[in-house]
Order: sequence, then structure tokens, then C-alpha cells
Amino acid sequence: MEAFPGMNRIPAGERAAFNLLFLLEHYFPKSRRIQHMRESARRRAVAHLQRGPKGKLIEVQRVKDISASDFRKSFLSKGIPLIIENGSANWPLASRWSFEKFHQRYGHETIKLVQRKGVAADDEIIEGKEFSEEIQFGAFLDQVTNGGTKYMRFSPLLEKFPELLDDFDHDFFKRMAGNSWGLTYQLFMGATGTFTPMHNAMTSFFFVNVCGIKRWALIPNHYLPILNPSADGFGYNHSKAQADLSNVTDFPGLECIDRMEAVMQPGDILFLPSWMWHSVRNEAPTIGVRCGFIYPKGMATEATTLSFIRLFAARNPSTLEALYYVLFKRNLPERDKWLLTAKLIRR
Ligand SMILES: O=C(O)CCC(=O)C(=O)O
Repeated sequence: MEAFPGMNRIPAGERAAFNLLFLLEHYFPKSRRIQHMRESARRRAVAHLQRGPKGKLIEVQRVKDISASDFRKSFLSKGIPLIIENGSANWPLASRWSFEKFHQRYGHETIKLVQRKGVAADDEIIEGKEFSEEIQFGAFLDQVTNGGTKYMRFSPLLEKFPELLDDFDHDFFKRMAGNSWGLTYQLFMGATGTFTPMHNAMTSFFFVNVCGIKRWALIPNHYLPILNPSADGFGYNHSKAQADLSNVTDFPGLECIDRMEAVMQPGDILFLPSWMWHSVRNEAPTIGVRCGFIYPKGMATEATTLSFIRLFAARNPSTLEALYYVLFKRNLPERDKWLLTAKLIRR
């Protein structure tokens, strides 16, 4: 766990017990016995952490420039987050993307907003797994600039407007990821105060912040028992734990975990490794893109149990359904065309 030298730790045996029970719960979701044992494992992990010091808040490292080989050696392969300051300042999107310019180009188009269970704010009503609505893009942009609460998260909008893909530096991604397997592009646009709760997923990604300011809270998966996510078999995990410690009574032990913070300015690029938990608050109206890429070593080593669950126990969508969509983009139900199933685009 190079991300945090000297971090407050949960003993390996206690983590292994919790992880195993979390895995079993995916196969036996109704078993009271497993739920009870998982709860006991969680309590033991909490008690252990609470005997130690309070958690530290650590700033994510920032660099102005970094070579691809240094990035891969010191950050990608070790699973350490990094901000590359102004990393996208010279990309075409820096001058071509803004709320006004999107309004002029695409204001008349109809777009779809999808809110998913666990990664939407509490006040966004979601019955079942997701809630979606269609809206005129211009009206959506107006409500963002006027401080509205509708937040576009994980949107595959670049599949609808593929010309926007010309505005990225695709060589940057190839160099940094060390492969040309392609990326999944998902757009985020929201007003000041919009928020995405704590979650994690299998893919590593670069987040390109085009406009606005974003405050990220990051928590290593080492603290899974404290975050205590529900075992609902989605392609992602989610937790209601608040990194600002505002609900520590519901998540005891949160006050003792070491966490990281990253504040992104326009033009910054954030690298986030596989399975790093994160929540995000927009501190100004933002446009940003999650550029997910495949890094098998990180997927397998950052969180072995979660990778196993994703590959063999996830049902919503299953790995085979997700792969089929990513590679062929056909026949998958509309409800599943989302996180981890955004299309892999090669450039
Ligand atoms: O920007 C946000 O609100 C959330 C971003 C995020 O969670 C992601 O890219 O995975």
C-alpha cells in the first residue's frame, strides 16, 4: 500500500474475514448467518482501528509535468493517485468546450440523464436500480449555469457526439497507459454543490477537468470493512459513508482512516487507480470527462476480492454482458449501458 506509507491499518486476518463474507453475501444474499458473521467481522475491524490514532488527511501529489515512464513506474504500477496540473491545457477541448459553446452546437439536441442507485445524491429519486429522464441539452445546460440540482453523471455523450473525441490528446493516453486498447469516455456536468457519493469500480481512469473546480475525497480499499458497502451485485460498489465524517455514527471507524483529497482546477488531469474509493463535490459549474482504461495488473492487485466479485459474482450487469457490450455494443438492455459498460473507443 505505497499510497500511504505509515497508514492506519486493519490487520490482514480481519480484512480477509470481512472480504470473504462480503463475497459470500453476493452468492447468498438472503443468508442471515452470513450477514451476522459479516457484521461481527466489521465490528472487529472497527474496534481495531479505533484503538489507534485518528486518521490523516493527505493531499494527492501534484506535478506540472511527468514522463510516461516515470508515471507508469511511480504511480500507475503502485496504484498511487496523481494530479497532472494543467495536463490538458493545450488540448483542443480547452478552447472548444464550454457551457456556451455546447449550447450553441448542441442546445437543440435531446439528451438522456441517468441516475444510478448509490452514486446519485440522496434527494434524486431513484426507484429500483436507476432513474432516467430525457431533456433538451440547452435546457440542461441552462439549469447547470443557474445552479440547478440535475447532475449529468457517467454519460456516454461522446458516443452521441463523436466529433468531440477529436478534442483529446489520444497519444497522451497511449503513452501513459502503456497500451492502445482504447478508453471509455463518460461525461460529468453539474452546478456548484452537485455531488457524487462514495463508490469504486474496476477500471483505472484519467479524469480530465475541462471547466470548474472539483473536490475529490479518496479512500483506499484497505478500509472496505469501514465503508461497509451493500452487496447488491452491481458493476460498481457504493457506500453512504461521508468523507467529511458527517455520518461517523453510522460508519464507526471512519474517523480513524487515512484518506486523501484532490482539488482539481480547469485543465488538471487526475489519475485514479482501480478500486480506489472516491466521492466528488463540484465547487463551481463543471464539465469533466472520465477516461477509463484497462490496466490488468491494477484490476487484479488493488483489490483481489472485489475483482473476483466483479468477474464471477456481479449480476447487474454480469461480466459477460459487460464485455459483450464493451466490445460489440449490441443487444444489451438499455438499463445496462452504463458504468463499466461504456463503449471502449480506440483512436
Ligand atoms: O465527478 C464526479 O461527480 C464523479 C466522478 C467519478 O466518480 C468517476 O469519474 O468515477
